[in-house]
Amino acid sequence: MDLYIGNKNYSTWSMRAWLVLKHFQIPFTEYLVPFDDFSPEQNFKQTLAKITPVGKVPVLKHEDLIIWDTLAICEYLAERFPERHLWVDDFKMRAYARAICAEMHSGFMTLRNICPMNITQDLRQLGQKYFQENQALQEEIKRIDEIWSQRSSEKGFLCGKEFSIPDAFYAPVVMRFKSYGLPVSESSQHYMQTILNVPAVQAWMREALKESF
Ligand SMILES: N[C@@H](CCC(=O)N[C@@H](CS)C(=O)NCC(=O)O)C(=O)O
Repeated sequence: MDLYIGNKNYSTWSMRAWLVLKHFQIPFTEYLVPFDDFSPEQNFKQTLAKITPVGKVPVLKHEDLIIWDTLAICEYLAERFPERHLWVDDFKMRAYARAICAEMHSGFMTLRNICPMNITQDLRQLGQKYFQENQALQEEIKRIDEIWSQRSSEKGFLCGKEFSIPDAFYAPVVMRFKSYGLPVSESSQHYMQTILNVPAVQAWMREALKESF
């Protein structure tokens, strides 16, 4: 399998697909296409135009199949490797898992617009300012805090004892909350630490720190 991604420091959607492949030990080759200004004549769009109709990362290429959306990539991997339990086994919990992934996929626009992921920077002053000034941001943070603190066990992941697809979906949000120092409950702080301890997350962060582009 080939996975096309953007900069590890900035690309949240790339991080999600990459974490799923890495955590579940699915062999893949990574192709990093560095971000530029995304204009059609620049390298990013030119490179992706050869692979995907949409021109965004991540893109998974497997044999003759091209998948250009993170949720679709995760669903494909879950179906292709059922023995690895990418989704939680319990069907009710799995429905909840899909709902929180979809909520992330289509929502939290204020957070996504004003607090872009930047793993290498300490942006706590900026985060404090944004939080004080922006009510929509406060409401999104409250909702994320609710999702994170609804875990069945304090030491656990979003849908049980093991890391699964929803944790990959919220891992870039953990990166944002860390960089911008956004306020969350104690339970959510435990969740953030749980994510920061996941070896695949640590590997992504290490590589983000090495990026100079
Ligand atoms: N719905 C897509 C979103 C992908 C996306 O927005 N990727 C960003 C990088 S994180 C991108 O490639 N942006 C380039 C652009 O907007 O032109 C997914 O879930 O994979």
